[in-house]
Amino acid sequence: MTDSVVSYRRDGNVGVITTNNPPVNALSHAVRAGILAALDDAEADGAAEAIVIACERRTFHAGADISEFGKPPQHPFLGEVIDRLEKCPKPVVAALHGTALGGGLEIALGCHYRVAVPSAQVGLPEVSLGIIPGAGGTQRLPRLIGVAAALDVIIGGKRLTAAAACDLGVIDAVVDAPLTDAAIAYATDLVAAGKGPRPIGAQTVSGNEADIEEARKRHARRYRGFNAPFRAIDAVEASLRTPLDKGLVLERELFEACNATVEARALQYAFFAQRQAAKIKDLPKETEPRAVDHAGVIGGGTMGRGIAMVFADAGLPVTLLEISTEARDATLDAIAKSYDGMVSRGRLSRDVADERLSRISGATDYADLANADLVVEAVFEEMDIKKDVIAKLDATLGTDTLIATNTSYLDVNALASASTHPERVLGMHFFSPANVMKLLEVVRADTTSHTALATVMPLAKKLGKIPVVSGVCHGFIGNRMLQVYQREANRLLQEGATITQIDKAIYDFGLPMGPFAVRDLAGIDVGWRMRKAFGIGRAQDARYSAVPDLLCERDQFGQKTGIGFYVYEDGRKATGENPLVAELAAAEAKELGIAQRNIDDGEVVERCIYAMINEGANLLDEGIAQRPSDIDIVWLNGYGFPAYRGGPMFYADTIGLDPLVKHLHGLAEAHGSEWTPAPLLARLASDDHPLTSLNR
Ligand code: T1G
Repeated sequence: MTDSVVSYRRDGNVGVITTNNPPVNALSHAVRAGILAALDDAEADGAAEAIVIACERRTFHAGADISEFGKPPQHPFLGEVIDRLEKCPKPVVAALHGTALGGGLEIALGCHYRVAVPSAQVGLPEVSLGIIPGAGGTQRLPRLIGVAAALDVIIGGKRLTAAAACDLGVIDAVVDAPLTDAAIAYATDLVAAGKGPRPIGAQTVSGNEADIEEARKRHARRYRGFNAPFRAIDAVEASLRTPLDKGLVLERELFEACNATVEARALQYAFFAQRQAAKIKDLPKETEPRAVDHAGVIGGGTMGRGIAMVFADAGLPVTLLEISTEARDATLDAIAKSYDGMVSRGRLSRDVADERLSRISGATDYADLANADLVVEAVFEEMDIKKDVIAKLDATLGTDTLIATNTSYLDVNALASASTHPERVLGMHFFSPANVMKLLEVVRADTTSHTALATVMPLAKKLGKIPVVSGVCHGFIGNRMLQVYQREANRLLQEGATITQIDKAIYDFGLPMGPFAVRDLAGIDVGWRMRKAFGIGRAQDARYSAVPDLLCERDQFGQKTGIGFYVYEDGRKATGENPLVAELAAAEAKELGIAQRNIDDGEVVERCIYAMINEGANLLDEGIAQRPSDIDIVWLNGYGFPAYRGGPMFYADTIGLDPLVKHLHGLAEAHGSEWTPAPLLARLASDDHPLTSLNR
């Protein structure tokens, strides 16, 4: 076979089937057909007494080809290929490297033996795509490692290292590179030992219904609103009581039902959207990134510490600058305590924690940042203070060193102007806690160079972050939309809804917390101080609600003061609403001439979510966000928007832009011109094009 992505050769008495389908050897139609053809050759080759299945390049099959999902399935289905492997009369050995995920692991489970290099990982992440393993994973894995362990792999979507997979029995041996040679040697030894095919399908399942019920209970809260994880449990349950062939039929039925859901479309959309967000439309492909081997952070507050840990966790040495030795030492102590906490919670080994801590050095002199390739300032959110820091950096650093500001709201164009080399200044807006939250808004000033962008985007991925480029506006993408979302929550409170009702309606829609609970958690004073700094209030908003400000004037900041919108007994558990909130809201309603009324939960969700969608469309029209899917990636990864809904802009398409725009006109009549449909939404609706049509 010359033009196939799959080739066959023999090495000694072992037939070797090799796939070469960049970038990740996804199991496309060509690969599936190619494996079958190669299997025919291997079975017909009398000198081949055993067979090895392997892949070129960076990974064994990383799963089905997700880009084929929306298209009519083509024979041979993956299940047919795996069935042929399992029924092969010669022993078949899978040679695993890279990430054998989803259909890739299912191919390996169809083989009779599995070997892997130490760096290999295996997993069944299908539920993260709104589907279930659809080519035998829910039927064969329980037969190999038992129901309980199989459910952990399938529902958690977690990847197993080669060593862990070997301990569990998913693979038979961890071998040294070169992998294909080791797999051939393993196959040769099988033949010499007279070992033949060992089909998993012939094995019985260990486990019982109690394992199934335990999994259902354990995942109920975490996967609230999701469909696929619970269908996967149904499929594994079937493995307990049905023979393989019937179990495979049921699994396929459940897979197809899942794949037809909006949840699956949303999650598969988000998979590609996340990767597309890293691509900047007008960045010339040949732009060379700069090496970042040493980072600097200025400011040892909560954000500065978290950001320093982000670099250290990614293996980069980082120098953290504070204004005094006392502040420097206090910061380093706090970071050490953070790592100690992770060790005591079993999240990190002591060695790893010590290794990461060793990468963080403290400083008090700007000269100590001289060898940094990138410095992130995370000082107090005040324009003049930040400009002074940037000017000092300018005087210290080489002209190539990038300067990033972690500001949440301030004008990055103005901050860049504080540098004599504004081309090297951009925003890196981390979300708190910086060493946990995945989202990173990369804020592009008018003067930010292509090199700066080409450097920070791959760096973000190396830091384990999901970068999304934003233009300069108040609040960038996420917080600008958050403001209108909170505006509507405040207005609904004025109009007679309660904070408990509003928070529960939003929680039931799928966000992890409602708008009032979130502000109590983060601190109501954060927004209060920002609004005071920017002079934001009734002058800009006739329906402005001063309730949050009035609470702050009474030092009622939320969880950290034991009272905010809610009252807290131990600083965390809310025991009820702060009665002052409803009083203040009623007084405002009276002052504004608003007759309070009963409001249904549907209106709560529409007002809060549609406001975000409309503002997101304005961000697109203004060129702040590159594409609608970027906005969705911001909200999925920075604010906990329910992944099974795809993000606010994907959700808008599921409503339909025509009915949505009509609804916005209705809201504008009832609540004022702020609800006027964004021009982009109106245009798309009249052209009958969805927002996803802009995702290029
Ligand atoms: N199908 C198609 N394209 C894929 C792909 C896939 N499965 N996985 C990755 N790509 C593309 C990706 O879009 C990007 O393209 C490039 O490869 C590099 O990816 C039957 C039905 C493998 C760990 O869920 O987790 O099997 O942007 O940037 O960070 O039961 O990709 O370069 O044009 O992510 O090194 C199950 C999904 C499918 C694995 C590599 N498999 N992929 O990460 O590179 S469902 C998965 C990943 C299934 C069966 C069911 C990661 C990776 P471009 P990348 P990376």
